[in-house]
Parts: sequence; C-alpha cells; structure tokens
Amino acid sequence: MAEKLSKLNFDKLVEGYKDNFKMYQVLDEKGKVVDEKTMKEFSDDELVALMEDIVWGRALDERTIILNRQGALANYATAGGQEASQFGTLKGLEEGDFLVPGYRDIGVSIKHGLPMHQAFMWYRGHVGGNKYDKDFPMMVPQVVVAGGITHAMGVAFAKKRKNEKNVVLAFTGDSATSEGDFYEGINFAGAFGVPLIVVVQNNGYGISVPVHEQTAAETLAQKGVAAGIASIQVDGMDPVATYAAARKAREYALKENKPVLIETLTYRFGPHTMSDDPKKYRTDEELNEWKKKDPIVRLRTYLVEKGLWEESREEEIKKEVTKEARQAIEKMNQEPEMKIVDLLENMYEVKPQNIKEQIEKYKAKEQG
Ligand SMILES: Cc1ncc(C[n+]2csc(CCOP(=O)(O)OP(=O)(O)O)c2C)c(N)n1
Ligand SMILES: [Mg+2]
Repeated sequence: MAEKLSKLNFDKLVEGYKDNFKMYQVLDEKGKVVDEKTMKEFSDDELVALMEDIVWGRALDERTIILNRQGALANYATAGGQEASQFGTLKGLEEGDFLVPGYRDIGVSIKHGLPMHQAFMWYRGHVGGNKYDKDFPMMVPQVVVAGGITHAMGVAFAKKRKNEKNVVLAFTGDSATSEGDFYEGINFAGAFGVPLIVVVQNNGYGISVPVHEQTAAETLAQKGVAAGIASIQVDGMDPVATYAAARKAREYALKENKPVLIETLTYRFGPHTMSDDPKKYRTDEELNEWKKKDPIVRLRTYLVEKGLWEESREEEIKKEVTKEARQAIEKMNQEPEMKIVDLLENMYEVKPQNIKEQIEKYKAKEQG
C-alpha cells in the first residue's frame, strides 16, 4: 500500500535505521551471561577451546610485535583486542570452509591452517608466503582494502555451483565498507544467493580516521540492507557472541544459500601497523575504556567462576607460542632468498606476454 507523503519525516527515517541494529551480546563486560539460552548451546569443552584460541591469538600478536622490532619481519598489523572478532567467528566454521583474510588477520589465518613460517614470510614480503596448495581453503591475506570481498563472493559462488557444502568467511574492516569493492561484492552475493559470511571488524578507525568521519551511517551492518542480505551487529569483544553469531550465520548461509553480514564492534589495542603512532589520533582514556571490554578478561572471569579455567594455563599457552614462533622463524630463515623471477612465476596460472618477457629478463639478470 502506498504511504501518505504528509507522514514523511526525514530525521525519524534515519534514526529508525539504528533502532533496527541492536548489538547482540551473550557475555557482558563483567563476564556475566546476558543470554542464557545461547550460552546453553555451548559445551564446556567448546568454551575452553575458545578461550585457548583467544589467549593463543593474543600471545602470538605480542610475539609477532617483538619479532618485527627485532627486524625479522618487514611490518606487522597488530590484532590485540580483536581476538573475539577474529577467533570467535572462525570458531563458527567447519572443516573445509574457506577463509578470505586481510593483513590484520594473520594469527587467525594460522589458526585456520596457514603454516606459521609462511605467515611470517608473508610479512617479510617473501613470495613463499603466498604459495599455497591448490586445495588449501584460504586466500592470501589481502592488503587492498575491501579487495577480498569480490574474491570471496566469487569463491562462494563457485562453492554454490559445485554444490559443496562449505561457506566462505571474509574478514574486512570498517573503512573497507566505504569502498566500491565492498558494495559490489555484497550486492553480487545477495543477488546470486551465495554462502558468504562477511565479518566487518569495526575497530573504530581506518588507520587514523574515525568511523564517524568516513561514513554517516550509524551502523555498518545497515549497509547490508541495500544488498538485501541478513545483516547484524555483534559485540566484537564478546567471544561467545561472535562464535554464536558465526555458527548461526553458517547454518543459515548453507541452508538458504544466502550471505550474511556481521559487524563486530571491536578495538585494536595496539597501533595500526608497526609504523603507526596511535597517540597522534586517539586518547589513552578511550583505549582504557576499551581495555575494560577485553575479550580474554571477560571469558576468563566466566570460566574461572565455573571452575573450568586456571590462569596458569595462559602462561603455558604463552610458552607454547614462543616455542612455535621460534621454530617458525628458524624455518623461514632456511628458505632460499626470494628472486624476482619467483614472484613473477607465482602471479598467473596462464602467463600473459608481458609477464613472460619480464621473467626472461630477470632470469638473465638474476643468474648472471
Ligand atoms: C584500496 C586501498 N586504499 C588504501 C589503502 C591504504 N590502507 C591500508 S590499511 C587502511 C585502513 C583500513 O582500515 P579498516 O578497513 O578499518 O581496517 P583496519 O586496518 O582498521 O583493520 C588503508 C586506507 C589500501 N591498502 N588499499
Ligand atoms: Mg578499522
């Protein structure tokens, strides 16, 4: 039925958008359960495994920052604070599901199966970090902001056509939702009905630019509405909520052959990358407010209270990570130095003429 124009109120229209996107939460900042029904969907073992993952992720992040400072890696985009958004959503996946990560999703990519030494090689700028087995269900971490969304949509489209019962999960950031690739990707995914889960990790900033300066949208989840896809906002510091949301999204995506957009409200505790100084654009007060929401603290509080966790386990995990990282660095250092030819050889399955010419040129140069 048509609506009377006399009822039109532009301000109310815009306010209404936000009302439709309430933030989902299971475990609050104090580690208190606010959604018993969803909590009951998880076994003790699942919650302990989730805790192990996020503690592992934090420890690896701290370790990788040190490795970068020691000069072992060319750069690194820190991920501390975003563990619930990354490892929580990854936990919602099953064997064979495909991951499309970004430059900040290195730890979670390793958890998905990427060998650690290759992840490090990627951050060293070595082509060996980009060479995967053909059936490894992951794309090389994307540096082009939002560039992964169109690729992810394509992989999900292929999964649907081949009738494979797996989903694709793509990670992206808040800034990425201002890019054309993001809109094109989610629009296609909606129009063609593909099993894609897009996780928009809204950490509040695109390097130094706050979200409210780059978009007038109150939530990023509402951007999915234009593509006609199920879109939700989740507490990105609540590992149980992100786990539950991703698990439900996976089930829906496969059953209905439809994409889902999950915006996770999160924060990076560290700098954008190791060449950034966050003190130039954000305050200590803001950082400290977000630290109160730390996903590790809230899940620890819950599990310790239930008698399922001891803090000493965290020390053990840290030691394991230090050992794993040391072995990975040793393995990386044994790899032969990269040649430009290796890089060019790895670009296309069927090489265009200009690449063939460059390969010949560098072969002569690098052999000589
Ligand atoms: C297409 C493109 N434009 C610009 C850049 C430079 N750049 C690298 S990271 C970044 C910010 C991205 O912010 P966001 O999407 O919020 O992700 P976050 O880094 O916060 O995880 C920009 C602009 C890029 N890599 N790609
Ligand atoms: Mg961001």
